[in-house]
Order: sequence, then C-alpha cells, then structure tokens
Amino acid sequence: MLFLRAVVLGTIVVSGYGSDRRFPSGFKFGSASSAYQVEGGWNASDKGESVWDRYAHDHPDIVVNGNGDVACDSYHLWKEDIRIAHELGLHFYRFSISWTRIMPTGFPTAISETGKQYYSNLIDGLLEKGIEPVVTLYHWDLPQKLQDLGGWTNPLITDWFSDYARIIFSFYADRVKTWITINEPILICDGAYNMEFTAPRIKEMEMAPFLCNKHTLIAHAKAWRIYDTEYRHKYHGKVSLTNNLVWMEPFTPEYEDLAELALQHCAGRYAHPIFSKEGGWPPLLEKVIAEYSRKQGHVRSRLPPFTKAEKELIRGTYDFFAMNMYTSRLVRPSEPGDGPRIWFVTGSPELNITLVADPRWKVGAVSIMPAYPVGMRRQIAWLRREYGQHLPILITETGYGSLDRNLDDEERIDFISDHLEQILLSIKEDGANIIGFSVWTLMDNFEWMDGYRSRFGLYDVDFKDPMRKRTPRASAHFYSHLIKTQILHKTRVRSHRHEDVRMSKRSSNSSSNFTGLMLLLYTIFLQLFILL
Ligand code: GBH
Repeated sequence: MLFLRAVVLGTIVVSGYGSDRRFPSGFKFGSASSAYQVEGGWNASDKGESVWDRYAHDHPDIVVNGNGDVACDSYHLWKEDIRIAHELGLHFYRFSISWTRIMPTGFPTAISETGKQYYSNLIDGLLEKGIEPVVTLYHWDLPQKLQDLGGWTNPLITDWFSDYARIIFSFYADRVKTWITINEPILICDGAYNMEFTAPRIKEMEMAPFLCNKHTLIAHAKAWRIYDTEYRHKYHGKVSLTNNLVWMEPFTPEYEDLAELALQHCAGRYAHPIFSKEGGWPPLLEKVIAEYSRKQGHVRSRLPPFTKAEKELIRGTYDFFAMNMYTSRLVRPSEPGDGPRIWFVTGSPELNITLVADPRWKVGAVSIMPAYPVGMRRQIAWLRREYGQHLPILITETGYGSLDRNLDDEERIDFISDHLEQILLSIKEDGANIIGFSVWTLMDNFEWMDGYRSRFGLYDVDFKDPMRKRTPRASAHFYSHLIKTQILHKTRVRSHRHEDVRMSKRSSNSSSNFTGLMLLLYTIFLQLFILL
C-alpha cells in the first residue's frame, strides 16, 4: 500500500517537474542570420554597394580576417541553408534582405530582377519545408549612396526607407507573415557613432546617435503604417522592430533609480516612443539629456524632440515586441578614474554612470558580452511593467560566441538552455506571453568587426572550403531534440546561477530554482525508496 502510494506520488512529482519544463503548445523555435553576414555575392549580378562592402574593403587591416565578399556563400548555397534549417526542425528562419541586392542605387529607380528572384526562391524553399520565413528588412547594410547623403542622420532617410519597405512588401508579403523592419537601431546609432561596432564607424558621439535614434524610429513607423494600411487586410501579417536590450541592475540596492535610468537610456529610448501608451521619449531621460545639453552650451536638447504629429506617427506601431539580448550590466555612479564611458558598454557621461559586468558572469569569445541568463527574465518582467503585461514577446536573438571550432560545444548548449530556463520561468511563473525564441545563429558567419574569429553557429562552417561545408555541432543536436520534444531536458545545477550577492529587490527567481531543486531531490529519494 505504502509502495503504491510512493509510486503514485513519485509519478505526480516527476510529471509535474516535466511539465514545468515543457514549452506551451504553439511556442515557436527558430534561428536567425543576416544578409551581409551570410550571403556573399557582394557584387553578383547588378547588386549595389553597401556601407559594409565599402567599409570592409577600405579597412582590411581593421576588420578581423576578411570581409563579407563570400562569407557562407548563401547567395549560391541557399538550398544548403534550407536543408540544415529543415534538419534542425526549425519552425521559423529569420533572415534579412540586402537593400542593394534589390535596389542597387538605394532608390526605386532600378529594381534587380535577379535580386528579387533570389529572395523569392529562398522564401518558397523554406515554405516547401514547412519553415516560416521571418524577414528583417534592414540588418545594417545601408546602400553606400544613402550614407554619402548622411545616412541615418539625414531626416529624409525615413522616406527612403519607407520606399524600400513598400517595394519589399509588394514582392513578398503574400508569403511572409512576420516582418522585422529594423534590427537593433541602438547598434545602428549608438553602435556606429559611439562604439564603432558597425559601419560606417564615424566617431561622432555628440549629435549623431540621437539624430539616428529619432530617424530609425520614424522610418520604422512609416514602414509599419504602410503595411498596416496597404497589406494587412490582404495578408494578416505582423510587423515590429527588433531592439537589442542590455539588462541593467543596480550595483548595490541604493542605485535602483540609476539602473532604471540606464534602462530608459538603453531600452526606453528605442521602445518607449513605440510601445508605451503615451508615446514620446521616456520622460525622465528626456529631462536628464535636455539638462546636460544645456550645461554643455547647446541651445536645444541633443535628444531631438518629436513634434506632436511625429509622436502620434510612431506611437503604437507594433504587433509584438521583438528582442535580442546577449548581456547585462551593473550600474553605479561614475567615480574619478573610471576611464572613458562609452555608451552602452562602459557607461554614459550624460547619466554620470559607469557600467560594469559581474566578474562571475561567463564570457565567451566576445568579451563585451558576459552572460547573465537571470537578466533575461528580469528584462522581460521590466518590459511588461513598462509596456503592458500582455505584450506578446518574440525573442529574435540570443547566442554564444566561441573562438574555437569545437563541435562538442557544451558551453553553447549551457548558454542556450540557461536562457531557455529563464524564459520558461517567465512564462510559467510570471505569466509572460512569449511567442517564440530564436538562436543567433544558424551557422558560423561574418561577425562584423570580429570577422571570422568568433563563431556563433549551431553549425560549424569551413571557410577554407569553397563549398563552405556546414557541420552540425552538439548544440544543433540539442536544439533539434528540444524542438521535437518541446521539453527542456538538460538540468544542471550550478551555484553561480543561484547566488546573488547584490541583494537586489528585483531578485525573484532564486526561490523557484530552489523549489525545482527540492522537487528533484524529493523525486530521487522517492524513487530510491521504491527500488528498496
Ligand atoms: C547582434 O547584435 C547582431 O544582431 C548580430 O548581427 C550579431 O552577429 C550578433 O549580435 C552577435 O554579436 O567584437 O567586441 O567589437 C548584438 C550586439 C554587436 C554585440 C557586435 C557585439 C561586437 C563586439 N553585438 N558586437 S566586438
């Protein structure tokens, strides 16, 4: 009798624990890439020159070992990409369109038929295998001609971008139902002009990032409205933009307000105008930057205000929230001797803050991206507090870069499963509406300034092989198993994920991890008891 009771109890506990680790039905798993990073074929047919073509050609000494001239050669080997996406069992594949492959001059003066056909084939090939194409219109490869005219600092770009968007929608909206207008505007603006991560790498930290910030938002909004008025009634798709988020946590509890300001600087500046009820810049941040600008002697704020019409144009232009997230930071006031504060990696002079990483966070190949998976759950909770508890969230990127070509990539599996664990907690314990998750990236590719040195792929790519052979890593097997079962199988208990020395008010997950662990131990004891 006792034996039977133990069996029943044991089964309940085991299945209970199992269901905690099961993703809701309908949850979508995918993987992502971008045009310049994988395609190659940089001047194939009538393709025009992009800022990345120009930059990488002009600075072979700065970009680590090479350029995107050939990359993974997906321009020729796109069938291989579909084959491996299918092998993984992906529900969706997110790729981007190269503006100058379709519109060589950047303007609608000429359309490349070959370029148009290329993406059409890719979309049809994916659909044939039951893989949903998720398409990014812009992943950093601006037509060089538009850059010569000021690029993202010129307000006219909002119209140039919407002309491009309309053409792309007209070609593919019948088959593509999920659209990302712009990938990570913070990298395009703060990234290009402050940190010099992205082409054109013009160091102008004072005005350019803020002008670009405003123009990317308006460009996105115009594209969203084109879809909304001209295509939605026919095709019923969804459109958003992808923001790159860096979770900010107070270094010690008294810096809670500073961390909040840092979040508004990083996430709010690119999300508040679109996703908040009232629209416009995050009010507190707007005030801080206006005051700092005045102190510098500017007669108007460096963060350019929105007109009433612009605010309304932007507000509400989303169908879901798309987030990329790789890393977190701790926030404290700046102290003498802190060194240069480059937003958003080491700090901000405007906010008088310094950002540091917790030394216990694991660092992969890209040293500015130490991983703090718990930060992902807290970032999601913050988004929901700011923009609505029911906000549908699609995680469009996270991933792990390594320096070696090891196929047995335990560390990448850890990274992915640690983040998925936090996503499960967000869904099951916090009630977040997370619709899907996408790994950066399908296969090793051109990692921008880092060239071919760091590898983020589920598949290894042999860049010495003309056929650019793609070989699955252990993480690919892990991911395809996960997609098949919809259950996160791997349970590892690691001390660094449970302790939190900073005693933040935000720490909310340690109790649930503890419960999970206790349940597991309890189950093991019960099973032992049954066997005896
Ligand atoms: C994403 O951006 C991008 O969307 C994707 O294209 C990129 O491949 C992926 O991250 C991985 O980096 O080499 O030290 O100069 C996230 C922001 C942009 C952060 C590039 C790292 C290079 C740092 N990443 N950046 S470094």
